[in-house]
Amino acid sequence: QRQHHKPARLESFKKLSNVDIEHFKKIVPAETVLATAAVGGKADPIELEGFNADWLDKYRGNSQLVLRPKTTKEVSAILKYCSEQRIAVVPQGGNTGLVGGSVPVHDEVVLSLRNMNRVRSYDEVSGVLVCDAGCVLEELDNYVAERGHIMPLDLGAKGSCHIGGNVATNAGGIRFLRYGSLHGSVLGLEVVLPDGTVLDNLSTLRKDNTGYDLKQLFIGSEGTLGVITGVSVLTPRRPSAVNVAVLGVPSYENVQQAFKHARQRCGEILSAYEFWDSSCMRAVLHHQSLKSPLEAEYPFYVLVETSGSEKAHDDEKLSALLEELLEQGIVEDGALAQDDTQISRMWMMREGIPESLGKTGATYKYDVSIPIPVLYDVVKDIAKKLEKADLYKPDQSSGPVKMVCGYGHIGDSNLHLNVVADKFEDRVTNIFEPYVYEWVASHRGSISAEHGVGLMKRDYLGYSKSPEMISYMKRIKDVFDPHHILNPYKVV
Ligand code: FAD
Ligand code: 2HG
Ligand code: ZN
Repeated sequence: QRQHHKPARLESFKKLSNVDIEHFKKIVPAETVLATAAVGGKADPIELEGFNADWLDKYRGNSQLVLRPKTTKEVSAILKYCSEQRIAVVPQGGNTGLVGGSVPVHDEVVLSLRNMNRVRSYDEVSGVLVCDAGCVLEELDNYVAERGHIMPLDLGAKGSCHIGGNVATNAGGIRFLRYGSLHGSVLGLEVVLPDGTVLDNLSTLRKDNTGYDLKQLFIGSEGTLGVITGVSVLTPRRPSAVNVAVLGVPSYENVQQAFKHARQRCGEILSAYEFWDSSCMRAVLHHQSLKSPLEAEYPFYVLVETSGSEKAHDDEKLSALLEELLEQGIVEDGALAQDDTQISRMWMMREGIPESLGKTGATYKYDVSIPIPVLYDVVKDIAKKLEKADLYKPDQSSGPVKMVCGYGHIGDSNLHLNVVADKFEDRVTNIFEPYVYEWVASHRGSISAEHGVGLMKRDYLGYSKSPEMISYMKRIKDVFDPHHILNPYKVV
């Protein structure tokens, strides 16, 4: 089922033995060391399965050792030893990454942050949260909600992903339109470098112009420069009035028109503008126990969310928007959520798409930034190309390719092109790669809007970064990780 184009194992990395396992048991609590018999431990290889396979079941490593430290000091001791011994390490958070970055390629040690999950401090006046990197995003959102605040990011994987993983991937998600990137909301980081040095940059300051802002390098570094152990993040006030509407839209052109109107009418309270096509909708209605809030089927659907502090004011504005869109024929139908249950059902419809596609088959994912006017063209082009190659027949869900669909954070120019196939295989992959990347580059887009590079896009980085930029990225890697032990084979 899986794709097997792995770079060869670098022989410069040490192969683990029981001597290493015994050493690790001295520097971290023995119960946090999960080692199989292959390296002198006792763990059943099945216990390591979940650490070796990714969420998509597309990438799989063969690690025989998982370490789950509880403190920054332990992380430091582990990395120091691994550097000295040239042992390769993969930092792992909630393992929800979609580009093969979070699992080993070969026998790298998995360094899981899941035991580092404490809130360190919370300032109710500034809203600054300082916590361990292994805290689960949803748990943090609940924690700050009790204090009247909201995490500045949210994504479908919130129940499993860690804040450290979010920072390491610079995750975007559905609150990006309102609260912007983690490059803005992360105020400080505690990072352990491969040689064991602890970089304590866990600032809670909003303003700090004392030279180079080193933490920015780790945001989006995908575990290749250091292991994030602590995060300081600014949490905004939780909006007291939230409204959601789902719209049925006859064309992609009208999805754009509706966005223009939404910004014009509801600019200051608009907090999300998401879209998906009819194929996504069919998959989600089939696989989740949800009913469409709209009577008929439409080529496109839009979810509009407003967040403000005056319910009556926001209700009025969103209703006026909906009326205008219907009157002008920009949308053909629209449903306004009447209560919190309906709001969360509408969101489940959008957020349930990746899982529903995963249940349909092997899902190829291309997460791209392209200018909004041409954003959906790539979905149509890919469908045509697959049809021409006799791999896909629209309206038939059998065949090597079952579905070609598009959805995403259109308010951020971010498309998720997904292709669902029977299995991952070269004749299908060869249709998209490098075609999709060439397509994106020709529009000066990005081949990774929010999921990162990982293993999947490592060889395609040149489509979004110049040779000079890649060369400086490599030089930065050399500075922080001179022996390249951290997340090898990934990113650069
Ligand atoms: P992992 O998957 O464990 O790791 C991801 C990368 O970060 C790896 O390279 C890993 O080595 C590194 N890493 C993890 N923790 C650390 C650490 N503490 N220190 C250093 N490096 C570390 N992504 C979006 O951007 N927007 C979305 O809307 C979105 N929705 C998703 C919905 C679903 C259903 C799924 C399955 C995934 C989604 N993702 C989305 C992708 C994924 O959830 C994010 O990339 C997330 O930020 C990964 O967090 P994680 O803790 O699972 O990290
Ligand atoms: C989303 O927006 C996630 O739902 C996942 O980023 C996208 O699976 C995908 O392609
Ligand atoms: Zn997304």
